[in-house]
Amino acid sequence: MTTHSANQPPAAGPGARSSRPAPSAHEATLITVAPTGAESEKPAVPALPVTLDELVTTAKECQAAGAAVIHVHIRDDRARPTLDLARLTDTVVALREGTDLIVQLSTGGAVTDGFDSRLAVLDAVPDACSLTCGTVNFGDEVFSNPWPFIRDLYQRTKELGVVPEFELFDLGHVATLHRLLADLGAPHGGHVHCDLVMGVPGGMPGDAATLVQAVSALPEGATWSATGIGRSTLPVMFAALSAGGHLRVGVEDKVSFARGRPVTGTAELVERPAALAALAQRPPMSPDQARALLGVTPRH
Ligand code: KMH
Ligand code: ZN
Repeated sequence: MTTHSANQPPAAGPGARSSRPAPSAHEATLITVAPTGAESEKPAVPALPVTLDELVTTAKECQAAGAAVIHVHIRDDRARPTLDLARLTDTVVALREGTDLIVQLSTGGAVTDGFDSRLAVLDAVPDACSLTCGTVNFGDEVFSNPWPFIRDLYQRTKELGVVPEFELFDLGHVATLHRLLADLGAPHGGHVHCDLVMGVPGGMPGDAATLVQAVSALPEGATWSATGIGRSTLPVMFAALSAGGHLRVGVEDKVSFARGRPVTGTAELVERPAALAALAQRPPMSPDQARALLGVTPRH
């Protein structure tokens, strides 16, 4: 599988000439990697990065494979999900030192996390954060995001200069996104970028028809990524690429590479969309191109 250097978008597929100009951000594909999540356990999924060293190593490999953004959940010393602020702050620093990736902290955490600790995640001042636009059944659990919490979280992103990515698990979440923007205005950075999280048991299904419907309801000018959980990963990936969207992949969303074949490392989950994006002549964008697209302040 072809890899490419961090700041250089890869060539546009087999036979591409090195003199071809780099694609502009809207011709290229933003790949976000979500390597950890809060749901899987290390013994069941050995590829899961649970220490800071493992996370930084994974992040470097994923950047080399074509990722531009990393969506981050962290674990404690016993590999359990945590929102410990000191750890989150150290994680942001280490990922910035070790990679060029845009560091997007999860404010979703685990379904057991309280609103105050989810809000406090922003005090680690990442480049970006996830911001889920509504409550959703989450398997046997509930991922709770009531309107006052969404509002407070969004307000705090604006105060701290953190770029939110609006996570949409269901069509009702799109309506809430419209309400949020109407009430509180544009996000920090000025650009609205969404992530359709599809195929969660309790959320919208991960298929092409639902993706097209959700995309048609997004605010004017918004860009979007999509991720299909579990078995919906590949249908959602192909549908998103064909509809002009961007992609999110990672062990948070899928623990097997193919039927009966567990993931051996997160980078292989990035290599596949990077290759498909190159075939679609929308190669992976660099982290700097992603910063320009999303309105994230350049590092240098
Ligand atoms: N772990 C899920 C309950 C996010 O990161 O913002 C929520 C989640 C969404 O993963
Ligand atoms: Zn997450």
